[in-house]
Amino acid sequence: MISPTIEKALNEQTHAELYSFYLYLSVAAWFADRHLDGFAGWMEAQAQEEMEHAMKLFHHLQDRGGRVRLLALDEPPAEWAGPTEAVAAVLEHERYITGRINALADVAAKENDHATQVFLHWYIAEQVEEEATADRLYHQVKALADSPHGLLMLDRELAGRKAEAGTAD
Ligand code: OFO
Repeated sequence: MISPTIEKALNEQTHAELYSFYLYLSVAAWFADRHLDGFAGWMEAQAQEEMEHAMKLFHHLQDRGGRVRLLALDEPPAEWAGPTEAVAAVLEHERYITGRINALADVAAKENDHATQVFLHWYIAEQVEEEATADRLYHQVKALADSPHGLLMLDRELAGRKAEAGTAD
């Protein structure tokens, strides 16, 4: 059985992951509006991953006999000054999510919830990757801030990565 404290914390993290889905989707739409389809597809693929993160939490809560509460989602931002700022928004958000996951792991330890502690190991490792991926893209985009041609090349490269991921499924 799950404690009320862990139940609440897991519901809040599900909400945070669903907001991540919303944010990536909003950034994807922003890039699509500018016909940077490689970036848009990359952000959309990330959004799908966020939905998977939320669903893992949803199922963990249910498997432990907890009650799922779907909290209201805020509208994410929809405008950015440029590609660098749009990618910076997701990088900043990933850092925030890492902080949340670490705090959640602390709560699970304090509550002696061993099952949730083990469950969260996956998220702790995943956040290393999420931050590194967003950080890499941020630095690439920033370096191309004054090069429309370079940005188009990167867009094409991102489209290729998405296609590779698609064929691997
Ligand atoms: Fe769910 O990892 Fe990104 O936010």
